[in-house]
Amino acid sequence: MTAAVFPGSFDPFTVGHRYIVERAAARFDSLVVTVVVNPNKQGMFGVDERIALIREDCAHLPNVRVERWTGLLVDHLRQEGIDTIVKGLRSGTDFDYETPMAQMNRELADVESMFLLTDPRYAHVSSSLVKEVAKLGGDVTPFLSPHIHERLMARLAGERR
Ligand code: COD
Repeated sequence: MTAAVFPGSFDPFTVGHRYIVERAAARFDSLVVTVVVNPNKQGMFGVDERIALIREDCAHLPNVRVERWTGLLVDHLRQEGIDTIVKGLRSGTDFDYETPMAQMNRELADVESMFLLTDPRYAHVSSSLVKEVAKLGGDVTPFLSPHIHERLMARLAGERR
């Protein structure tokens, strides 16, 4: 049985993230999408909310489950009994950012990282850019599932009140 973990902040989960989940779910028997909690960083969405939004977005994928983790990622993999991390790559910048983490994770726990290239349609999509564009009034409907877009709009409307 093959299994992998796709970790991230997912604040919020975008169509680029979902594309990687769908690709990985087609290649592994089971995929854990893990929302990694950074205790020093307050996200726009709470962790429970991010998990609920991802679960709804991935409901069509029966071999995908969504979890949370605080701490060293390889400890999560050990706990799950999984030795493979999946990451998405948009550009050489992503590759440069991911390379030392992949090497560190392999040295720490013999965990292998596998990289899936994004589709060119999603190469410019990031959670941070989507939030910035939305805050400034731009249309971000192409980058989020409708239920996530709705939640983002509601959050921004609440912030403006
Ligand atoms: N298309 C394809 N892939 C995408 C897209 C897109 N449009 N957008 C993002 N991705 C990929 C990213 O490249 C990444 O692989 C993944 O989706 C998640 O992206 P983000 O931005 O939500 O999450 P990150 O990159 O902030 O997450 C970083 C981690 C939390 C995974 C990392 O910091 C970590 O492992 N932390 C745990 C602590 C730890 O173990 N640290 C030591 C590491 S060696």
